[in-house]
Amino acid sequence: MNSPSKSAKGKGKTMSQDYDDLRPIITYRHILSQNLGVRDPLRVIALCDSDAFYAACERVRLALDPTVPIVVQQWESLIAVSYPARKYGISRMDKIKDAKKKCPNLVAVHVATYKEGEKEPGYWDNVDTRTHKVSLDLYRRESSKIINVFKQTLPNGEIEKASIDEAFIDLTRPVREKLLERYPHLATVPEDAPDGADSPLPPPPLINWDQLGVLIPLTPQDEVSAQDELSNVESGYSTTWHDVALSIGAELMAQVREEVSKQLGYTTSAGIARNKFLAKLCASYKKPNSQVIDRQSILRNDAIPYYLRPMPFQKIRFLGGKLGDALAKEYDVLIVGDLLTISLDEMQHKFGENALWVYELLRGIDRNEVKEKSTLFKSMLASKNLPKPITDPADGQHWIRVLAAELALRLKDAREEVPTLWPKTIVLHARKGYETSRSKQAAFPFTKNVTVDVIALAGNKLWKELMKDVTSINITSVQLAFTGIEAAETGQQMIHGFFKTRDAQHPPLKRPRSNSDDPLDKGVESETPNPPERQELSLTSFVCERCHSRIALGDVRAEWNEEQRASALAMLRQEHEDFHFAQDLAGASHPIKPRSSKPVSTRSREPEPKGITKFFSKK
Ligand code: TTP
Ligand code: CA
Ligand code: CA
Repeated sequence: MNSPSKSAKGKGKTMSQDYDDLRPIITYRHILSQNLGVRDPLRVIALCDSDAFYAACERVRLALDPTVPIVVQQWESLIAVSYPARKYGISRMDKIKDAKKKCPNLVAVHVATYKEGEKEPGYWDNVDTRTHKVSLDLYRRESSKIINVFKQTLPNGEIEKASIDEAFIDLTRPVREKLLERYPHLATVPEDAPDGADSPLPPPPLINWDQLGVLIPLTPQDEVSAQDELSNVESGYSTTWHDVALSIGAELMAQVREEVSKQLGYTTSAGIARNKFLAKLCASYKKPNSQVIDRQSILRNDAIPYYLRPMPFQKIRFLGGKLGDALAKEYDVLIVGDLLTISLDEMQHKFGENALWVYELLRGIDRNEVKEKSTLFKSMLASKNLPKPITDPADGQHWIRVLAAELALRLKDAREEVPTLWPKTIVLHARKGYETSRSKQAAFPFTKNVTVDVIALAGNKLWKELMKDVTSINITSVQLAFTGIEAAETGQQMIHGFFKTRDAQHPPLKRPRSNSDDPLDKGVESETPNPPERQELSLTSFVCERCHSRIALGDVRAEWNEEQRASALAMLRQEHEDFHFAQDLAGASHPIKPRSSKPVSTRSREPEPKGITKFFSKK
């Protein structure tokens, strides 16, 4: 299979065959349809990424001038470097000491931290990883604000948050509206159209790309000749209606980005193309090492081949890692163009059926939808790696309080968007080195006011249970998490309504006592809210309703009692659900291998992944 003759087989193919969908015929039916989804030939997707994000958040918080060189440090390392600071040759690789040498006027902000006794994270003197814990809350909050500006400015664009400083925006709908508004003759099929609604649209107008962004060149020659990148009308190039759609998308994105900058003070970089993969790729066109920020790049379909072919494919997000290594090794190649010579059959033979997805990606095809993630708050985890291990159980309380403060704040923030969010379960993990961790969980009490005290109390209870019968400890990492976070119904009846639904669904569940003073009495482990866990007291595996696989505990320790085994199984179930959740987020066509090797007290024994899946052991 590895023979060069086989790999070279496709070499006779012309480029137009490799990229044969760049100029689809667009008909009246296309432009008049509302729901073509990913098959829409006028699809326009943008990816918007904030420039030097954490550094920008701190600059805005401190009301500093955008020209001030500023970095954000975490302990001695840099995690974000503003563009003015990059001018001094400072990069994320530098230690703070060296950065200051390179730029004596550097403003260095240590990321906010939680410390015991403080309900809110703050900017303290003498932060120390032995006593403090990093807080990213400011950045999460600013991130939500940016997303909200997107939503306000583009009420009918679909928005999917992709990371703390990135979002995909599906501009197809707003673009279509503008297109029909601007070219009303497209809205009616002419009487003499030969094929009725299936007739092609009339020729598109010429586009003036000035002010719309950086046009990614169609050919390497253009790149050389168009030094200022904005040559509008290339000789011999005929505009398509998709180009017109992209140009309208670019207008909309320019407005959105201007709003973000005006309202919040952040500059962003965006990519605009026909799908998510290409939008993300071209958002960083010429970015990392240059000073080009606050701009958007536009990738026309006709520019796709020249853009993708010379690209080292391992730089592409999904093709880095093990899969990229395997491809490089298998075919002894470096760039996308080299891989185009490999037939689909050959790839599927080597990497399984799913290789279709890679095959298409190399050809600039990506069928993933832009989808708002409504389940964003499904779980929340606060964790701390301890530079100084806990050796005395009594010392755990300090960290539990710190972690509780973070969870309290994050839940409070989340409730600003969805006021009725309630975590059903609280989980505590403690890990020793890279060994398996121990964990305990309990139903979380229903309290409207989830304060640090309430969480710390619940956490401490779990800690005590975890430390029961333990003679010597050496904990190097603690994590406190809320899982099963759900929104209850709004309004006054919410509490009753919520419990009623649960009772109806799960008759054996005991209703939490509502007259107790101690909120924690309402939900200790004996009232685990998930009936299957209770039935599984003596089990060591379960069958997932979604993928129908049997998932088993990897190591069942002899010293575990029934309850511990049930708790381990519940964790495993949660982990497996999280895996499905992550997979849903990544889109069905990018399989992620279940996170089986995460160091929790259990190891899932997943069915051996097949084909391409095995190259995704890490996200
Ligand atoms: P990035 O978008 O990768 O980088 P950036 O926004 O700082 O710079 P650029 O203008 O090149 O996009 O990451 C967003 C934030 O995520 C970044 O400001 C800090 C944080 N981050 C880390 O904490 N560690 C990391 O290794 C990376 C890559 C990012
Ligand atoms: Ca960024
Ligand atoms: Ca980013």
